[in-house]
Amino acid sequence: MRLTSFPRALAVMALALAARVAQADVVTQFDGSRLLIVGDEQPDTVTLDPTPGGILVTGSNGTLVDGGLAPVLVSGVQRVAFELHGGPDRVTVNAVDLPDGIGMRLGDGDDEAVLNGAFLGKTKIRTGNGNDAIWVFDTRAARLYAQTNRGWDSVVVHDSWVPGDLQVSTGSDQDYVEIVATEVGNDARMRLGNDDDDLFLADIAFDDDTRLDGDHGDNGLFFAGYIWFGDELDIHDFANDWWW
Ligand SMILES: [Ca+2]
Ligand SMILES: [Ca+2]
Ligand SMILES: [Ca+2]
Ligand SMILES: [Ca+2]
Repeated sequence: MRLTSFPRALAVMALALAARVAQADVVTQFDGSRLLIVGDEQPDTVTLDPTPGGILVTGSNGTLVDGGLAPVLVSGVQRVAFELHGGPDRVTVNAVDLPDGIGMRLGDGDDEAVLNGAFLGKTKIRTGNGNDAIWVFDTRAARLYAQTNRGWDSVVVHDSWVPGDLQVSTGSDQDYVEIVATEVGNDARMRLGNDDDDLFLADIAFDDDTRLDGDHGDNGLFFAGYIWFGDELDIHDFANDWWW
């Protein structure tokens, strides 16, 4: 009896493991103000939406939230932290109000983060190796840091207001950074890392110190429309003939 049931048990376990591996899972933990969303090595796809009762956490493209297909509603959230690990993860944050901001660690893989119409405290988005994209639209963030590390990354910020510091660091490989119709109340610092990177600024006001650093490589710096630098301006490692 044991000889036959043991392989069967193994087969059942193998099936269960296969099902787990194929499925992206995120798990939420809430401490009364901070919501932590932890993913796995699979492509986690998560969206935050505002609802009258709080914040709705929805998984899509086969991503389960707390083991289920249904969205999870969390009330009283002040801050959200994402830890999504490897795999091509995608986070969309729509029009939520998070006074203590957002922290995202998307790990390796070709990740994408979209902030759309959000009202946020201090916000930091970090991606790892892989070709990542960070999009920020119509958003207010008390301070905004974006760090994308290796891979061909892009960071695009449109129609946004950052009362504090804006810091963008894109690491090695060829990256693209675009800031349009956006005001930064404090310091703006961009460092595009090794390899040939491009920085495009249009209709911006950077009210305090600005440092634009292309780092190594043949980097391009492009200006269009209204440009205002309120205090010291440092430009490093952009070839002069690429300006304007
Ligand atoms: Ca993942
Ligand atoms: Ca990832
Ligand atoms: Ca990257
Ligand atoms: Ca670079």
